[in-house]
Amino acid sequence: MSQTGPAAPSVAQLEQVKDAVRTLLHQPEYDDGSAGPVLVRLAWHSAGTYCAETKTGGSNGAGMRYEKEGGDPANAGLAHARAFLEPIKEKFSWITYADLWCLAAVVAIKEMGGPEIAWQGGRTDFTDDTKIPPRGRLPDAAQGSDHLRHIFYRMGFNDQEIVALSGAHNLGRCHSDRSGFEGKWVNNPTRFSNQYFKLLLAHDWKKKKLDNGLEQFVYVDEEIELEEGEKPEELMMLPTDMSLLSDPAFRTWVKRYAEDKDLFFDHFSKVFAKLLELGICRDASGNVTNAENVEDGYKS
Ligand code: CCH
Repeated sequence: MSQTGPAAPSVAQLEQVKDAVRTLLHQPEYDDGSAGPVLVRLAWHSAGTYCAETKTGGSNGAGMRYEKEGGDPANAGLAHARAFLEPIKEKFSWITYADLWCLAAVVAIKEMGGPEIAWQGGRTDFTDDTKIPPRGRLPDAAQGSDHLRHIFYRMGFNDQEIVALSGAHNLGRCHSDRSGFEGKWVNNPTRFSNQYFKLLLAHDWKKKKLDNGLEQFVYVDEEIELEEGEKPEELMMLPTDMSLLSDPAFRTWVKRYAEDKDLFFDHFSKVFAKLLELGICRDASGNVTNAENVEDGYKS
């Protein structure tokens, strides 16, 4: 097959981009001091539109640059992540947005103490919004385990993979002006760990109705000693997070990951790599061969 795209970047070129991502992670004025969590969410939402049956959606295209996908309420707040990466794209214009978004998440997870994740480049950027799939393919946090299966089976994931992927909620927080939910899942939301699974099992999570009508689950550590004027820290879980506890098949994996951090890291690494490849077809040498995009792809 003839390939007319630019040559694949060298290892040194990729290292430069990774270094630039590492440097930008430190954002003292933003959230909990790191751009990492929102970058992970950007990569996940860029890929999580995939439908295995119709072979549409997925991490190719960087469709969120267009209103049709970027303006989806499910993607609220991800403009911050895209803005963080913009100077890197300007400096290293050879990398596509679609590749940069995925690579940034891989770098961020590693930098936050998480596992090494296999990553391959070659994604292309759409030049218009015609291949962007319809809205409504990303999960709705107000729902339960049937919904999670519906969404993630569509992408080709199984129960174990759903739970492993959910472990990304070790990172970051919910924002009332983005999803409407509020708070963080773990005490240190910029450190990748299996704490999320431990906390799910350890506490008696209580339903709390927010002023906007949404319901989430919270736990307040009453035992903790506070300084005068200090408020006890409240941790949260989404209804979908809680469904990992109530569904027996999911719960088995929650327990295993809570007990065995290495197992979680190993499974997370594999499933996140799989997520980033959704919608990407490669030949035996790793070149992207998605028919409609091949002329724009890298050749090796
Ligand atoms: Fe998530 N996630 N996520 N999530 N998510 C939110 C934030 C993050 C759901 C809902 C929400 C995954 C799966 C699910 C991250 C990674 C992943 C928020 C708050 C909601 C709501 C958004 C806000 O207000 O800013 C639901 C439902 C599911 C169903 O499974 C998966 C899979 C991943 C990655 C592998 C990360 C990271 C965040 C934190 C973002 C931030 O800005 O701090």
